[in-house]
Amino acid sequence: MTAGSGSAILDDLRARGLIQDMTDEAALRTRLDEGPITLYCGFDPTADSLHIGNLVPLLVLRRFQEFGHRPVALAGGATGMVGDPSGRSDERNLLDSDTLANNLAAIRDQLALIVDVNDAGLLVDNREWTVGLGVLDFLRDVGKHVTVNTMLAKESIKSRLDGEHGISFTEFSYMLLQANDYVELFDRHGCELQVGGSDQWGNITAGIDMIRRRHHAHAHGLTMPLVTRSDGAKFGKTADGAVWLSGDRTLPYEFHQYFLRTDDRDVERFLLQLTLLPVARVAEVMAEHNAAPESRTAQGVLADEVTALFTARQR
Ligand code: 485
Repeated sequence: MTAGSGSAILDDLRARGLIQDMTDEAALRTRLDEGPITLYCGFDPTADSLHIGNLVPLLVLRRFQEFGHRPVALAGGATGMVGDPSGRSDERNLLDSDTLANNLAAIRDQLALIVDVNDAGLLVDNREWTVGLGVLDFLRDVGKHVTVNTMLAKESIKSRLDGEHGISFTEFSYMLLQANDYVELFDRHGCELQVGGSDQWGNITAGIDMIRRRHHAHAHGLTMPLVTRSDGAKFGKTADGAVWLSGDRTLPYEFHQYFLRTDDRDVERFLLQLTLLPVARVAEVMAEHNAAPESRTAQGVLADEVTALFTARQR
């Protein structure tokens, strides 16, 4: 399913309401039209499964892949040891290395279900280039390219400075690790675009700045909006906790039911953002649905489509 021009992916993402922010749309469009781009998105192994809150970025990697680009899924074996303060009001507990190794293995399998990690795309772990990085090299080669002033101005840090509990030096440093990942992926794989949820904007732009400083080169960033629900409840949360992709944590039946219960006001957006159905097919489903909303056709299609993405998820 390769589209006519490389930048057609941006039109598809926009039609789905999947673009929150871009660094420079015109520049990214020009670059995408020149040929396939390598892009990446990172996932930290904070649990032994991804949850449906990770679906949007995971599927965005796949959407780029289907438009002929090259997705890199990054599992954060190194960053998982530190903890991203973005979007959080309190300090995280550190995970021990056995838990991390177990989580990492589980998440790698899930990423590989959606992104072609052997042919078109790639699966990497940022431990590869981070474990051997000595503290002096880190301070000289990474830290020297960023001012603390810039770091303090990022939303993820600012909110914690104003907050009750402050922020540890460990979490404060997280953005440098993610910025360094972008530089490494630029060097190793020619990666020129990083995507993520809107909470990742500060980390993504930190990487772009570091690529500019260290390589005098231009890289891009794109963030997706948070999935919201019209009833005000948090998407992906039930009374029992998160809806997980792992069939061990969330039963396949419960997983399917969660999507069947989608509000009529949200179902079209969810079909666009959480499935791989073409935009035109979603319009057909919605026409059928709106002719007889009580039959909840759209919810049925949504639940079946999302569940089918992870039919191998019990592996
Ligand atoms: O080089 C990188 C190293 C780690 C990460 C990204 C790039 C992970 C990132 N810092 C992070 O914490 N991501 C969250 C996670 O792992 O759960 C979520 C984001 C969400 C979306 C999703 O990952 O909160 O917006 O990007 C994929």
